Amino acid sequence: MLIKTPKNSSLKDSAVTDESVYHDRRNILKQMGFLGAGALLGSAVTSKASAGFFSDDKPSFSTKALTYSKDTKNVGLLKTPEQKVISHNNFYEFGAKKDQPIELSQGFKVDPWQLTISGECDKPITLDYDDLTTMLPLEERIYRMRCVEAWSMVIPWVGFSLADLLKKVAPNSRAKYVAFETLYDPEQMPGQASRRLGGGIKYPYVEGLRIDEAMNPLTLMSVGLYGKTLPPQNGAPIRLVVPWKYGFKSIKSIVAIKLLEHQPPTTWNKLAAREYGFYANVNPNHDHPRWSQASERRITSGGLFARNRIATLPFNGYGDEVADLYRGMNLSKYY
Ligand SMILES: Nc1nc2c(c(=O)[nH]1)N[C@H]1C(S)=C(S)[C@@H](COP(=O)(O)O)O[C@H]1N2
Ligand SMILES: [Mo]
Repeated sequence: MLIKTPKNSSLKDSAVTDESVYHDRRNILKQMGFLGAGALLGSAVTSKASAGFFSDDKPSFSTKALTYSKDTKNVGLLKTPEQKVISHNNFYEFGAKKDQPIELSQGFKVDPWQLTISGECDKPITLDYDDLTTMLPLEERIYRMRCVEAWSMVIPWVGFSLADLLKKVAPNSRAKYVAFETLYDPEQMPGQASRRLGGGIKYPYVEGLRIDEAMNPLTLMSVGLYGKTLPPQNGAPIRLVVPWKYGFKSIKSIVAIKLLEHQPPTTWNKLAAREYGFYANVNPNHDHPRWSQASERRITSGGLFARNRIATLPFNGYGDEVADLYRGMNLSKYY
């Protein structure tokens, strides 16, 4: 059998992200004792775990073509190349380094899958794998994605509005918040089995939105990107995308959605509340305690032009659609 490990060329995260920036975020984990020095320098997990998953640099997961209506509004945005979208990831369940998820997630089983939607609603449901791509019409949405670490991409997602999904379960008047939960399966997710690999996060990864944020038409449940089903490292088979918030709100590989009366706990807020709030709206005027949020590195094509520093926009450029949700709120207090 021919076994290859990925070549450095297209996968190396240092080519697309300023190392001082993303190492900074993980520095707090190191201070808290979750990451050893080895983890920061590049760790040992790789060659064995990736054996068999790569041939000719191509990951071996299979994706299926989706049928969807094309985005006609955002075609002017310069998209991040697919190869970068699927190889530079934050998915701590598969390792806290950018290049680990693509290596460590390729055996991830997404079919069968169950997504349960319950809580404060009249018609709770459980969806299986096929329901995710067939129960609602799929559309493409080309969105900017801004990570709290000050890098960003433009990604053509395929999915449906969370609002359309929630309408199916008929939320009741006590439904003020929506909580989301990622699969917990340490046998498949090595970061859940190893505190060091998983960055010290207490799993399962959880997220939440206010009900009006969840019902905003921009809020997307994504089942694909670049016209195909999601690769595991991007959150297969279904993940949230909230384009006006920092990337960590866009929780991956979701198994549970609950309508709640009270604000739910969220993973990064539990880990470092001073650094990561519940709202996490992209805000160039509210710096992270350890770095500026005024600008970002847009990941575009490789080579010379990969390092594109651009100004960060309030609400990531979606203010016209969402600023009203926060009228009268002090966004420095509710960061
Ligand atoms: N379950 C889970 N969801 C997650 C994360 C994670 O570690 N675990 N990382 C978040 C962060 S920090 C970002 S920036 C985005 C990255 O999405 P992408 O890899 O598809 O670009 O996923 C978010 N969703
Ligand atoms: Mo992120």
